[in-house]
Amino acid sequence: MLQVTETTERSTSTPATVDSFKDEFLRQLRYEQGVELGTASRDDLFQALARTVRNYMVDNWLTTVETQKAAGSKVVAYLSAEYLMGPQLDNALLSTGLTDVADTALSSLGLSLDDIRATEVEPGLGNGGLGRLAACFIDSLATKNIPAIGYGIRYEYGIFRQTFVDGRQVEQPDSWLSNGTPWEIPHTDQAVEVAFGGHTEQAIDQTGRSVTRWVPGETVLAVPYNYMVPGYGTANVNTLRLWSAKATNAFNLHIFNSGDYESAVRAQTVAENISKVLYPEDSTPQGKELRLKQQYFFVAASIKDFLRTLPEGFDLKKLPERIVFQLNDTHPVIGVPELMRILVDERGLAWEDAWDITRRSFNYTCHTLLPEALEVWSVDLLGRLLPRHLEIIYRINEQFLAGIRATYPGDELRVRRMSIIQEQPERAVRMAFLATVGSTKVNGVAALHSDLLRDKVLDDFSAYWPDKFTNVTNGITPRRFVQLSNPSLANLIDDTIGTGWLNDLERLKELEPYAEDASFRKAFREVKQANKDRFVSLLAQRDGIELSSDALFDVMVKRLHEYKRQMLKLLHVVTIYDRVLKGEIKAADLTPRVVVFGAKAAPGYKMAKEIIFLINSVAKVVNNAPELEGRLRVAFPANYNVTLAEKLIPAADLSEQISLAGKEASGTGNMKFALNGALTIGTLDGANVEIHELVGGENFFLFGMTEPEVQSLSDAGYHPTSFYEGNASLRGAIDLISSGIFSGGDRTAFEFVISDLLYKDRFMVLADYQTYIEAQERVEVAYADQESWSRKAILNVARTGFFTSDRSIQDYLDRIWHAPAFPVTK
Ligand code: T68
Repeated sequence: MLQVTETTERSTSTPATVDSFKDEFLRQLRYEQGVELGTASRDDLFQALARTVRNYMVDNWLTTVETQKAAGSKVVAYLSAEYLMGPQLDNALLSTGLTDVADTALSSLGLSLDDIRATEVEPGLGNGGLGRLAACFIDSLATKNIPAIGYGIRYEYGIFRQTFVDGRQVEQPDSWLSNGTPWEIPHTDQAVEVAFGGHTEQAIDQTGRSVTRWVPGETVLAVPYNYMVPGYGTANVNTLRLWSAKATNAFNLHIFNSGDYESAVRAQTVAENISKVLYPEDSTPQGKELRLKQQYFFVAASIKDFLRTLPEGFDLKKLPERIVFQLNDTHPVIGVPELMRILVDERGLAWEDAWDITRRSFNYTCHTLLPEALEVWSVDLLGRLLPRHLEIIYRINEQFLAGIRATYPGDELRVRRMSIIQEQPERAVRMAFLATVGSTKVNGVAALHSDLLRDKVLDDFSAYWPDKFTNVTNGITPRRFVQLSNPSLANLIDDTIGTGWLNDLERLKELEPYAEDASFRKAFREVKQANKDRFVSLLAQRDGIELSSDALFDVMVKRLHEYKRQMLKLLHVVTIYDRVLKGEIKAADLTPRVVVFGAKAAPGYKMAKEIIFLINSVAKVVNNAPELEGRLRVAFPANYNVTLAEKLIPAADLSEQISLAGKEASGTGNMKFALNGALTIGTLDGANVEIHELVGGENFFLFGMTEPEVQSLSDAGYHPTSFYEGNASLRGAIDLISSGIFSGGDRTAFEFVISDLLYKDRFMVLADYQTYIEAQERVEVAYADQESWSRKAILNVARTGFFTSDRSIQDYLDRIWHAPAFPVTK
């Protein structure tokens, strides 16, 4: 029986009772949705419920905004082109403490909270790790009472919806706003203008000084949409402000005055296209004009938005004491020349003063090591779209390179290497260099990544500015990824160590002794089993995929990318099948295993799409192979997203984190799995290094080359064919794929993938194959001893409290932001 408290678990400004909640819900249904309870659709019910819960957050939110403004304390402005928020209802219920109240109120009306929550469409305003990190960070900022605002773009279409047609990925638009979203509050009255194009000219200002003026060619309106970001266990509610593009009034006037109505209206659409769609490339920026427009659009609007909150006569030299802009990758780095433009051209500051203010206001987080993921914008395009910014970038570069020349006289090679402007293959601005030069601190997202950033990718810069470089290891919010996604585990933890760990996650350490307690291990296994059952029924209903929950759940979910090496996982699957077919192993001896893949490929990334097709093709055959006697199943549910992750991660036994060492900046899925009691099979890459260190080698299946080993193999000349020729098991798997068995006899179907593996294999899948297979054999042995496996799984949970995003935020505060907490008291 559900225990219902009449008031909420913690103070909200309007104490909610079951009756008042019910009244508000019914009022929403009738007066906002305009329907009777009896005729309400599921969406009506969801909208009414969401707005009911939202309204319980508003008072705290307004108080937060007002008190922070009055205090004038330092604000963290997180600038991110992506926020992969996931569904909002449960998080809002958790932070308001209204879950039980809502449940009871709805039940009394004959409704089910579970049914209603299942209708929520998640805002997929991000590609993957980077966008999800931003969402976790704003959650932790609010929880830690830091005055903070998230700035981004309100894409009308988020990350595409993935479907499979004959095993191939087909993208559908994600029209997440088609029913509207109850979580946003638009403020058309607070719109700001953002300009593009035109030219620059010299002018004389009132004081007789020569100044440069930007005369833009066009302007668009940026309309803010506010989202509440409630903290957990606090009255603090921060703001996420996403900008939507609208044609300006001047523009509309122009339409009415122009004879050519039709093309004028078309031009209006062009303006509004800016916030239309999220670019689905997560690692290969295409240099598209609209993408640069998006970047400038949201950054210019955000900076303007913040500056207008400053009191009249504010001394801009004090700006770094009032705000810190965190650049989530290079996407917002155009903010550096934008702030310079405002300070110098509009506010009349001297260049040197403006530069000092700007550099002290920005910090930059890098999320990659892949050279192709580093953004560059052609000078042509930048000059056309933002002529004044290009001039400013040139001047920043000139002054920067003068410093380099002074420190390293005669070293012109170094100057060319470090220049913000690259000359080849085309003249272009290297945005990571601009970000580094324009920031106080540059951080990587895991210890290894930060080291490689400092010693390899940006080595010249760290030699010049050793103190600029630091590390902040990523984290994830335990509110969403433990409490909400795995309530049974959360309850077990509550019952064992008491409450309070959700915003003090290192307390999970108190679970360690219970790894030795047989009854705790049993309870822990029951939680895992229940989560598997839950996932199995979800998948049957969502995708029509039938699975047995009585198996080892082996899960690899992340964007499809060659460096992440989904191919290595697939080769393991094919190897098992090949060995069974050849009679080398008996299916009956295998631990029943369900391999789950989830991955979207960038629509223009051919190799990634071919790999998806191959996985689906292998799955089809393996799942129907009588030889395997139900010992091996491969499930690839389409459209992996946050909603699915929340159900899948708690069900996993084995977490696949198998990127080539030195390529995955951090990973955050790896943290979510460990905290939910999955064991990792992984390389020493990204944050795996720290997970391995924390949980201990005996509780982690480590394999593969280290980063220095990868480097030496590469230096010595890597020849994948020799691995193929020298390894019978690998040859067997690859030959089986080439045999046509997975393609109805067509031996050429997977040539694109296989010939790349054999002759290029940039990410050294073949080189790590053998140790991976051996590690998987260790998994089999370990899983056979369920008591010992449970012990390891419990220790994974107990020892990974470090990966809470609350700790990441504390590291940002200590090492970079230096912004004090400002608890809002009611
Ligand atoms: C990821 N990056 C890293 N990029 O790959 C991952 N890129 O290791 C890390 O854990 C995570 O960031 C958080 O730090 C991305 O997710 C993108 O999504 C992206 C999007 C647009 C352009 C470039």
